[in-house]
Amino acid sequence: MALTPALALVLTLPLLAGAAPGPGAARHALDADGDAAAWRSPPVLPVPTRPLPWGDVNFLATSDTHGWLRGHQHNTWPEPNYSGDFGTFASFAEHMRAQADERGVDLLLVDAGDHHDGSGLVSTSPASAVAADNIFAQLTYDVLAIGNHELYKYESALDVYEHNQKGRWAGRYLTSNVNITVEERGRAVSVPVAERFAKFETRQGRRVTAFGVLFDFKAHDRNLTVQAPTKLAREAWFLDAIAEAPDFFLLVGHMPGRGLTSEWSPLFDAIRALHPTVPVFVFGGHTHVRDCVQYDDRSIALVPGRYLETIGFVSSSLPGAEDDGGALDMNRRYLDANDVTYQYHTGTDEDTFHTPVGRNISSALAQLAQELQIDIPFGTVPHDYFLARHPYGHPRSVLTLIAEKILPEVLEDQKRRGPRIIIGNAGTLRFDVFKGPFDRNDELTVSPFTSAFLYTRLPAFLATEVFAEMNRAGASKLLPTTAREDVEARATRIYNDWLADQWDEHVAATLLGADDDALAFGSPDKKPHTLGYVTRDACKGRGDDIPHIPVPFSRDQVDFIMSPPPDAPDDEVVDVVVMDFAMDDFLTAVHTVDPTSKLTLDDFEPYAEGTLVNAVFGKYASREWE
Ligand SMILES: *[C@@H]1O[C@H](CO)[C@@H](O)[C@H](O)[C@H]1NC(C)=O
Ligand SMILES: *[C@@H]1O[C@H](CO)[C@@H](O)[C@H](O)[C@H]1NC(C)=O
Ligand SMILES: *[C@@H]1O[C@H](CO)[C@@H](O)[C@H](O)[C@H]1NC(C)=O
Ligand SMILES: CC(=O)N[C@H]1CO[C@H](CO)[C@@H](O)[C@@H]1O
Ligand SMILES: [Zn+2]
Ligand SMILES: [Zn+2]
Repeated sequence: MALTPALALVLTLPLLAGAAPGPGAARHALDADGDAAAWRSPPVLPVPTRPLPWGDVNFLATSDTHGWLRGHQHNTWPEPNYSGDFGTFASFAEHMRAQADERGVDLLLVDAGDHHDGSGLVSTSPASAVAADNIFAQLTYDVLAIGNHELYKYESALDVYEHNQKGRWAGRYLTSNVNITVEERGRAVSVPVAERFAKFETRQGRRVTAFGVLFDFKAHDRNLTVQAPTKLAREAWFLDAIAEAPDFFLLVGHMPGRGLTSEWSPLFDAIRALHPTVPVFVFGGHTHVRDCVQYDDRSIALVPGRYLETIGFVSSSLPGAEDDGGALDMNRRYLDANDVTYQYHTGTDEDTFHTPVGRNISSALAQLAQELQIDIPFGTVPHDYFLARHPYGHPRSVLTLIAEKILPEVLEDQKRRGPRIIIGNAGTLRFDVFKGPFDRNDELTVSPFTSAFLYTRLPAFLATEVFAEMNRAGASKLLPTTAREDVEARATRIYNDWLADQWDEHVAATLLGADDDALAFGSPDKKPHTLGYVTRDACKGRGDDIPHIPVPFSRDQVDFIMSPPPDAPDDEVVDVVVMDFAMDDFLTAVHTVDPTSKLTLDDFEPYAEGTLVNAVFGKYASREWE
């Protein structure tokens, strides 16, 4: 199944391998390892060239940080672009607030949830996630909303509830449609996790009405309830809260700004029915993409990406005393989260940039990482492995790596030493594995999941056919949305399609001989030279603060992976080891391939008990990448 490296490179990366002429080819020359040298050139970060378009009201937006508070720490592009940690973001936010004061305009900070599940800081243990939240809370936000990743465990939501009770966010953590069941005076009562809405005045005296909303999420833990936004929009308390006209509405919520899965319209429509011209600012999340759309010429909805890679900036004029009801000047920018960006936009340098709060946050993060021991390298990765830049089967694909090398090597069951086939979900892998030191943080980043392994006995040929059928059927597409994996798979598909489209457009333009860089960026001297996001959203002008070359993406991916078949006759009965996350799909496929099969979950026994998918990379690294 594996292609030879040379052949696969030619097949998948014709431009990078120098097969096509044009400006891109030289930049992407391959080094001796077969890695593209440009992806790991010394991390000299590009400097922005366009000052921010400040308005009467301005916003900085984060979402889906998933614990990446220490920023991105590897040298393979595009990682260095996102190397700012949450402490440097805090310094940036403080300088921006000071600038806003000097200009006599407003600057508000908003966050749309999903703090949990991701990096080592939040995925080591529930206690580590709480510790990371405590550091996050050192930066004062104006409005925050809850994400679905705060609702998979009752305890995470309870933590938000309890901190809100103690006044952590001063009434600005908003959960308009999310309730928690708690004991009050010996009785179980359902109450909002935090506040349902907030009405406040900005520093410039503008009146704001704000809500915090989550999409109609069903896969949450027990004793939590999420009300569909369509129902929220008809609640008496909601209609009451929007009755009076503020200077602007602020809707922060964990859902995309547009597309099939966006659920903003019932809320937006309810507001517009009463207030046709009051500005509405919407900040979304969950899909991990950069996106922007204007519902009308007095509203704007922005989604600021993921993993502390992007800081979203939105600005707008506001109606004056004599309002003609005309269009407002609304703008957005996607900032790469790093110190070069932060210093450029605040007119600071290394000596004047870092603030006491920022430094304090950075050192608290470093200390927490040290306490959690997530920084101790297991070994050194010899070269980059990518989740989606190469097709499955390519030797530099993370999926190929785990299927063909890691699982066969580290999945050991002392009592079962015969031939076996191992089958698992590709969806348990979430990130690239970069050349260089590999530690527990990297391990949890590539797979934070606690899926175990089970085995049964089947003829080898049947297992191979079942595997093929699983990929034909695709991962759990038909399961109801109460399944956690399905919620995640949908969001991942949206993100992957976004990346794939960026790459396809780049390839198509280069094959046509067009200098797409110049096309996209107006002038050849603004040509991008680093990998990153190339955003095409539905708002006017160019959104990306730094022009980038898109990250290569291969659409040739799979939902399930399998170890190389054993050296045994086809009809020999072998151990078939299945990740428990893949079990439903495996059983469905068995019955499709062999309708007479009576196989059920009861026919499976634990395999390599105690080994979870979130610990196989470290084991392999200690042995093979020492
Ligand atoms: C969850 O709800 C059930 C009843 O629905 C109740 O018995 C239980 O005590 C609740 N647990 C918590 C932690 O509130
Ligand atoms: C949420 O809590 C409020 C206040 O206790 C209650 O009135 C409302 O019915 C609850 N909503 C849901 C969907 O349980
Ligand atoms: C510094 O951090 C500590 C704990 O991490 C916190 O208690 C303290 O308030 C912080 N000080 C400042 C100036 O932010
Ligand atoms: C300015 C900045 O953030 N530079 C960083 C770029 O990335 C490298 C490696 O990731 C860091 O070492 C630099 O500090
Ligand atoms: Zn997320
Ligand atoms: Zn989410």
